[in-house]
Amino acid sequence: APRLILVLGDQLSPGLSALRAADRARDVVVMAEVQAEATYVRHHPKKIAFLFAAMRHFAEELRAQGWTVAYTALDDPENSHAIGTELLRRAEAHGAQEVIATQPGEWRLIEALGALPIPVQQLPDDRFLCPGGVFEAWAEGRKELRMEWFYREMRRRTGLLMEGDQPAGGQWNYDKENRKPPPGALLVPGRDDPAPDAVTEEVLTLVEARFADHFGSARPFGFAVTAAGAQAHLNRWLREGLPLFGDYQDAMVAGQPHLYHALIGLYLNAGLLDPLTVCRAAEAEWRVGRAPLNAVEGFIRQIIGWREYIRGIYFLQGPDYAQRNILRHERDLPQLYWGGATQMACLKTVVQEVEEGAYAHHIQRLMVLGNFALLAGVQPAQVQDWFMGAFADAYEWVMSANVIGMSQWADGGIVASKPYVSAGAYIDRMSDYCAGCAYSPKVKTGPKACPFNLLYWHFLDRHRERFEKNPRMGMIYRGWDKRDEDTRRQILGEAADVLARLDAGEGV
Ligand code: FAD
Ligand code: DLZ
Ligand code: SF4
Repeated sequence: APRLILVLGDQLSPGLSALRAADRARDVVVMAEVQAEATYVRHHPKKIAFLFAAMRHFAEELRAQGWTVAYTALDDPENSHAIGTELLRRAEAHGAQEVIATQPGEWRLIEALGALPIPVQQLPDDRFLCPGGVFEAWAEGRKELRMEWFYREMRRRTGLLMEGDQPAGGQWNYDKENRKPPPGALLVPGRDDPAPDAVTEEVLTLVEARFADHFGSARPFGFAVTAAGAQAHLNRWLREGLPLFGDYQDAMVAGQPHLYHALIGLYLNAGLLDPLTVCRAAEAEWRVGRAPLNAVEGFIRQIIGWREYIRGIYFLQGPDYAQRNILRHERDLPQLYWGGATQMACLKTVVQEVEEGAYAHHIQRLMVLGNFALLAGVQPAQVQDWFMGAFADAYEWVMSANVIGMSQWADGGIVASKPYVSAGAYIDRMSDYCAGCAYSPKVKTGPKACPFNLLYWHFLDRHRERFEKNPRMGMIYRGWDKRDEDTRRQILGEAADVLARLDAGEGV
């Protein structure tokens, strides 16, 4: 009897472990576009369209290679709209008695597959560079799970940017060279805007009709939907973007959401690009002298360091990780995250760019979107849900440690030794947003005071007991305590007003 080979929407890799374990002459590949996956969070329509279009193209490639593919389109009348029930339906139709899968990237689906009345073998997802057991062994017995130490292990493991057992250039990390503010005139690399083919057009129309009530829209589209398309996008970026990736990694410019970032998260996470191949290509740019070491090291660190570490933490911490809320933040997510009125130019710009492109780069996510939610005391699970529904590269395995851990400090400091909070001065230094804002980052109180300034002190004041003794934060508290009492009271009072306006659903 044939076996069913499950290929999920983010497993579109020809070398997937489930496909390697299969026999193409005998087994049946199952792929399904289902409501359960498309709506368990309200994903951005661009993300849904990207995945469905990429799934359809991938199925065609498999068929061309001789595989039998049982593909369920979203609007198939027979569609039962969940991965598990589709497997059962196909098992019955093909007389299959077992399923081979590659382990999904989410506890929810791992558990759902495990609970099916048909045996499902879940093979490790070895598209990642750090196998589960290796991360656990690394974490075992360590007081602190710092990314930097993990990253060095990964450099040794992969041999990337290594000269013998030494890091290329003599340093492991060139981050201090990577914090330049945006330059005055910027020549940002162009991007291909691949015209959707007929298959993608059909998906775009379907997604527009079915998910009109989600945040954002499917068109204009602009993403590649095949491995070859993603590779072409990467090749162009390696030449035009990578050389300045390091310098301006943290810079933010209105109207230029990508700057020198690679915009490959969605391709890596869906399986259209392979992380090690991408890193080797970047390394080669350095070796031939087309890109500087600070850029290439910074980029490789994001992929073999951060990306693998973030996933390791998610699986190490277990299914409850996304529910953590150490700081007991319970505020509802302000309307401005859904495009509601706000006078804050930074948030308004970034939210609008996310709505349009399903994308923001790391510092926009961390220091604008995440920072404000943390300062305002928003419930971390709501923040996570919003991020899941806003980005084309969003998956729980990568979202959780970034949102719950890094951005909201809701895990009590596993990922970040201190919370990523800042007042308006940071955003002013790293962006051009403040020039067009109703508020001023330099004003500390009164109607023009930047809400980041007010809420920053409110956050520190309400969590004094927890953070005062943090060696990296004590200085900040001492500076605050030196201010006269009236100023402190005024700042906290105005911050409370901002929070009350958010709670009342009013624009800030
Ligand atoms: P580049 O800046 O060009 O970096 C290259 C690649 O490095 C990325 O594509 C990504 O694969 C990897 N990378 C970099 N930083 C991280 C990181 N912290 N964690 C994991 N991978 C990283 N990344 C996602 O892939 N999906 C998410 O859902 C996601 N949510 C995030 C939420 C928050 C609050 C924060 C602070 C970060 C989040 N990130 C997420 C990480 C990072 O912001 C994105 O990977 C990156 O912005 C994607 O854009 P890019 O492809 O242009 O990346
Ligand atoms: C994200 C997503 C969406 C929107 N739709 C589907 C789908 O219809 N079929 C499918 O197989 N996968 C989809 N996915 C990806 C899964 O949600 C993903 O595999 C899990 O979240 C684990 O990462
Ligand atoms: Fe954002 Fe404050 Fe700058 Fe306005 S002044 S753009 S609110 S940081």
